[in-house]
Amino acid sequence: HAAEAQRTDLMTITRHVLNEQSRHPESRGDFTILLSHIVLGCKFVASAVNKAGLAKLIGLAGETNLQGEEQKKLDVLSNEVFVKALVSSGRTCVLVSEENEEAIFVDASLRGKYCVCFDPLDGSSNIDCGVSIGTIFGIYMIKDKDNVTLDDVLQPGTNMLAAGYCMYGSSCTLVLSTGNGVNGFTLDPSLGEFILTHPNIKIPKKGKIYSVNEGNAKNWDAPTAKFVEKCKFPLDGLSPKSLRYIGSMVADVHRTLLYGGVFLYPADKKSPNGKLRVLYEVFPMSFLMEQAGGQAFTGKQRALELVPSKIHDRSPIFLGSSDDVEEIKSLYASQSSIA
Ligand code: P6P
Repeated sequence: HAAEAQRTDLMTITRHVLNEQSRHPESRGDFTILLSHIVLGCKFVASAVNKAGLAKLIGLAGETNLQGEEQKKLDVLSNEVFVKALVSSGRTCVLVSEENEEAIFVDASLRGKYCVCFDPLDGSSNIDCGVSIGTIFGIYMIKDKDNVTLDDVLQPGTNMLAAGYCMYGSSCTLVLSTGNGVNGFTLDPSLGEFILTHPNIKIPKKGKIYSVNEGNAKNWDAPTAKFVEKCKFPLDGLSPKSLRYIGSMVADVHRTLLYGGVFLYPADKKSPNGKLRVLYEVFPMSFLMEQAGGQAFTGKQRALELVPSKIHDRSPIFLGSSDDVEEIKSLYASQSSIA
């Protein structure tokens, strides 16, 4: 009966967030409404991504369709859907999107108290070969509703209230934290609902996998090079770590979260701040890692303590199992003590 009860007691993401909301009696459900609009965006993208392969066959998604119209690229389409969903929620006031050069200030008539930083379709270059891609988002509370400025989104990651990603792969999985642990939900397409499938995710304290683009090895600094060397040729007689690199951040981070290990996108001589963006890649993934018992480090400091100066700032990032990141931190510490 327990299994039967479990199967019929559907813990949807909306019900889960309402439960969380009850921990904040003062809240008026604004966050729940905001989240339901983010979830709507994810459902739209999931459906569009699943058709992308087919769409290419019948000339949609970035090709000219049968009417000879230039179809929008999937990342542009996804961005438009998320922007419209977030603005129409009436709960946002500043939006930062990977796809928009400037921040979006919501009209006063629709203004709410949250700022959302997001990458609507991260890793979209992988669509055509069917590799998993994803949406990444982080949520701040504005500082002063009557004086909304860019500073409302140039806050340290430690001020983020919530963060998550939705991975569009063999299944559609939404991983979310509102500051009280990490939970994973899987889209049941027959219901159109995200159902709780991964309650209270905790990342293993140490992992057997490292995830980095080895093609950049020529440009790495000494601590990164030394760490990767130790993964391949461990000094303590332990077996080497396995290398797993998909090249799509959401997929690499999701595997790291569930299996353990460490994901790195270090600085290198070509890009001294690395490649990944602070507000909608580094902060949300660092938030999730810490909530799951892991760590996130920039090579200089705890990633969430960064204060971005521009909305598309980049930062190097080392995130994952606590013991593995601790090893990287000590390599950087010994470098700076020598320097
Ligand atoms: P590289 C995808 O383009 C992306 O922004 C992330 O999703 C991914 O982790 C990274 O870039 C991959 O970069 O230089 O290894 O191809």
